[in-house]
Amino acid sequence: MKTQIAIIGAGPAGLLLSHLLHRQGIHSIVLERQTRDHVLSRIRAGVLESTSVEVLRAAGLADRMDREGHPHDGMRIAWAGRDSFYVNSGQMLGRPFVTYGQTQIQQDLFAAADARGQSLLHGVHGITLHGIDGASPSLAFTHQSENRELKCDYIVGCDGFHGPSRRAMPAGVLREYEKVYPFGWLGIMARVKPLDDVTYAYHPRGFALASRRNDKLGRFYIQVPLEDKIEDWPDGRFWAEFKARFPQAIARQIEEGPSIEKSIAPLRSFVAEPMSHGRLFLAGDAAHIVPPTGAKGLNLAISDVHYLSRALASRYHDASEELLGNYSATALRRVWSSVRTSWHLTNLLHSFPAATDFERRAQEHELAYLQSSTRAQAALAEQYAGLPLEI
Ligand code: FAS
Ligand code: PHB
Repeated sequence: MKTQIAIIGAGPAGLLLSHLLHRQGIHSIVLERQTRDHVLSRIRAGVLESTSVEVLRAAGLADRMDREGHPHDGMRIAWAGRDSFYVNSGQMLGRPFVTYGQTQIQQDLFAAADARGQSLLHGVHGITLHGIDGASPSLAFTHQSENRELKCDYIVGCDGFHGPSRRAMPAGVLREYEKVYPFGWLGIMARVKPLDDVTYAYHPRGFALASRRNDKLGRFYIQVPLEDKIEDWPDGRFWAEFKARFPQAIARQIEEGPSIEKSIAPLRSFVAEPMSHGRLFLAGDAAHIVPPTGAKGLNLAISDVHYLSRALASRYHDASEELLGNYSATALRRVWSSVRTSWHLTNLLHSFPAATDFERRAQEHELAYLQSSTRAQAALAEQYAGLPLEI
């Protein structure tokens, strides 16, 4: 097998990259370990920055998002029984964000891949990377019980945090930065009327978040101890705890219902630098992980492949390797901006078990400052709604 770009992973990063490359006349083959149904069964992100919306629209992938997505002028922050406040990024920056589930995006990306006849193999196992320091890299793997080899010009690791591509970087090349948080998020999906706003809550009992997928499907999260299991949280207990973390005025609006999906995810901040070495490039969760507090993970996957597809197009159409050489530095500027924002919002809105009284008081006063200062809200809004992509 031979292609120009070998892509590992058919998540948002891998499928969007193959779509953007196709529009540039660049051939790629996507290798995915899981079945399509398994990939589509994963419930994950829900907020698209305005910049991500622009990338998807420019790529001809926004028709269903425009029909079913829900634009928001901002998000609401509630805390400890006080009045909530609305951070109006639309009014301050003129850039709304959109709630549209990653599952829907994945469906749209698979449909686009089918429409263009994308070479996409599912059930690929044992991928190993070869020759990334030379001019003829390749992937070895098994597929349908056969040992296969894929020769290519470049390999792009879109294989998420646990994939093989980051680990294929030569020893001594990679620098990793990590912070693991002392709690996780328990998330449920329920066929209930969601709140109008994406609403974050800080409470001494813990963080909570109310989001949506459509007018009849809500997505809800609470901070839980790392040792908690899904079976510790029957629906009744979840809803009681969820509502206890919001002010009464908001709790009264929350409609309860049976969960149709329930999962617990640990929280970490992680960045691997550089995001490229030789003929290997990393994009999305393969290179970085953020706590979902800032709704950045999916958006960073989109910005990474926007930059990388542009650099590969320049390499093939203009015989220039300048953008490819700058890809890691360009992508990392946005990655670290989002990593810092997600870390800051996680510290601001969660109850840390080992926090001292001083730290809790300082946290509450930072929330009070954010509530009282439109300048502080503007700084948060521009990060949350998405900084402009670098030209
Ligand atoms: P992905 O992990 O989505 O995709 C990687 C793909 O590579 C997968 O399909 C995997 O099967 C495949 N793969 C892995 N190893 C392979 C191998 N050896 N061979 C072949 N294929 C291989 N982000 C938000 O913005 N908001 C959220 O609320 C949110 N919630 C999340 C909840 C969970 C449980 C998780 C894990 C992530 C969440 N995220 C959230 C982040 C998430 O949306 C990611 O940022 C996004 O999926 C990144 O996309 P990819 O980089 O494509 O990685
Ligand atoms: C979601 O809708 O799943 C969502 C929204 C905001 C976040 C994280 C997840 O910060």
